Amino acid sequence: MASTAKKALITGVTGQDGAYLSEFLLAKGYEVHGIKRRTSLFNTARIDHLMEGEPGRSGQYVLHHGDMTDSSSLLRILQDVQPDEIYNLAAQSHVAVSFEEPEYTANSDALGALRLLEAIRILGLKDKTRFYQASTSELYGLVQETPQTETTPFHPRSPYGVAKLYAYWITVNYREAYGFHACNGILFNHESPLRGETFVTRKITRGLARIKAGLEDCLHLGNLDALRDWGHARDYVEMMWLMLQQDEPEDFVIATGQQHSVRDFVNAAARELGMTLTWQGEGVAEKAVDENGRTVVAVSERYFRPAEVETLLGDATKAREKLGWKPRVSFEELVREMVQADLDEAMRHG
Ligand code: NDP
Ligand code: GDR
Repeated sequence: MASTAKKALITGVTGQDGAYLSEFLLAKGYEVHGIKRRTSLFNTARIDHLMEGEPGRSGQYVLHHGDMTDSSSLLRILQDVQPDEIYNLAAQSHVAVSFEEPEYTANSDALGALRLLEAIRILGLKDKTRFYQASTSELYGLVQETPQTETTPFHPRSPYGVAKLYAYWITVNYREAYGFHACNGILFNHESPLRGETFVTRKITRGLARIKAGLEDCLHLGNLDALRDWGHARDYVEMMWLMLQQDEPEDFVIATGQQHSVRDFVNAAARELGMTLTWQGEGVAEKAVDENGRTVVAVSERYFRPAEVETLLGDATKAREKLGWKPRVSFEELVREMVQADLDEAMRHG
């Protein structure tokens, strides 16, 4: 019997948000399709628990090989799946790496979005398929006003931010030019135990947990003064879905409205681990010493970026009023969950 379940297609399904969104949509009864790229080692650790039985398939959860830089794969998958909703989460998502791989970042993050929109258009799916673009607070970059809203001007500060700016506008353009149901979620930083290990929050919780477990001596970080609006990824994927359920497609800022520095995050994680840190020195000479006089955090020039986004703080009033959305997890709860998961991991595999 043909399934009557709604079909969602997620690009970037193996990433942090892809995993939480898969879980969320499966729980809502969706038939969920994901695009994963070929890698030399398994890259499905975050979603393995969602797959049962036949490899890559559980009846309502299906993975397809494809790549954002390969139109042919995207066209083939869209033609096969005929999705009701597409969530474009795939990206080279690391800001610092984008300075080292600017062309690849533009290809996957900017042109990748265009390739999907064109595939929808060419296959005649525009009246069936709704499109969500993973836009970002990195668009604001050198901020023009605080807090940032849907109308704050953009000034990206990295090849990643510039590539995402193209993806933002091409999504708006296909909405205006062709009447697509396409929207941008301008999401501020969101984290979880599934966050990649090289993003600063996870680097901190994993690094301090390993120091606590005696596996490492010192954590090296870059700009401790950077200010971010950090939420929990599980809260944020719900909003992606809510945006696509609206009759009219619109863009929304998603943020907690609370701001903390990288140094605050380090202190909060250390507190969770029962460590007392004392900060000494300034600039690249700054370091944190624990209660036993050991240097456990040091600043390294290597982690500074050619251009920095110093401060981000979002105002999600529109999402609150129109989507009824608000974040559930506090900063302290987020830090606690991440620290606990990394401490468990360090103890298990230490
Ligand atoms: P991750 O880096 O955890 O995941 C990115 C996903 O994209 C992975 O599945 C990765 O595959 C996949 N991917 C990368 N390049 C390609 C490619 N060329 N073709 C196919 N797939 C590819 O990111 P997040 O889950 O944190 O973020 C999801 C999206 O939201 C991204 O677009 C990110 O830029 C954006 N965003 C994230 C925010 C955040 O704070 N997390 C905030 C605002 C926006 P693989 O597993 O093989 O590497
Ligand atoms: P960001 O996240 O650049 O905001 O992009 P990241 O966690 O990488 O950096 C946040 C801030 O911390 C500073 N920082 C360090 N960053 C990293 N990665 N490593 C360090 O050692 C370090 N020390 C200090 C950074 O300079 C920066 O100011 C994330 C990504 O998920 C994007 O894909 C997404 O679009 C934005 O969040 C919103």
